[in-house]
Amino acid sequence: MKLHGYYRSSTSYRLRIALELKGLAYENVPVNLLQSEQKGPAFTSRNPFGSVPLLEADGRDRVQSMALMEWLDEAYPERPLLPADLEQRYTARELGLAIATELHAPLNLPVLKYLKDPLGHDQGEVETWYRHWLARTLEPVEARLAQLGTGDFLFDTPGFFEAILLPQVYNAQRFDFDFSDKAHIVRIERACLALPQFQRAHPDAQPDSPEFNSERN
Ligand SMILES: N[C@@H](CCC(=O)N[C@@H](CS)C(=O)NCC(=O)O)C(=O)O
Repeated sequence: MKLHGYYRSSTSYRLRIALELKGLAYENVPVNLLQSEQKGPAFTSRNPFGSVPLLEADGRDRVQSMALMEWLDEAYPERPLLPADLEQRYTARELGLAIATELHAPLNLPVLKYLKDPLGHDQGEVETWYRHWLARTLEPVEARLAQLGTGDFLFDTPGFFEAILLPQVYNAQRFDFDFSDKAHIVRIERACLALPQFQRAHPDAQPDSPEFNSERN
């Protein structure tokens, strides 16, 4: 398998966590979003959405991270990302899809760029937008985790939900989001980052990351 992605892209990070948790070997193929490689014809001929990640597997190119996570679980049922129990599976999707659709979508790079040009908002206004949409979803996610009485993970082992949560927490930290009243999210993040699968998937551990290169200089 080849995963075409970008070290700091949250959807690429999401897929890396999913592949690591499932124990599937993959080769990392960097796509430089800052140089708009995802919009070039070599890439869009393979992915008309012009976004990462793209997973090359079993002779096909597949895109869209949420569909990919479900496909991985169906094509490779070993070490499932989604729980076996119907209600737990429902809850993992409820929280995971809330983050993917109501938090990630309005904060995606093309949306932030559009706010600046052509809409004319400055960096401060873009950051206000960013924190608004983060709070709007992370608050109910935190409240739901409290209702469920979660421990280190949503359920016994990390999977679908944690693969979606961790990249958004990483992004939020880059925007100095205040997590002081998000004890459940913080606990889950810490427990995940203690695991080698999450450490290998982390943006800083990717060959196209400046941190990866500076650590080796
Ligand atoms: N719905 C898509 C979103 C993918 C996406 O937005 N990827 C971002 C990086 S996180 C990207 O490629 N942005 C560059 C662009 O759209 O030009 C998915 O879940 O895979």
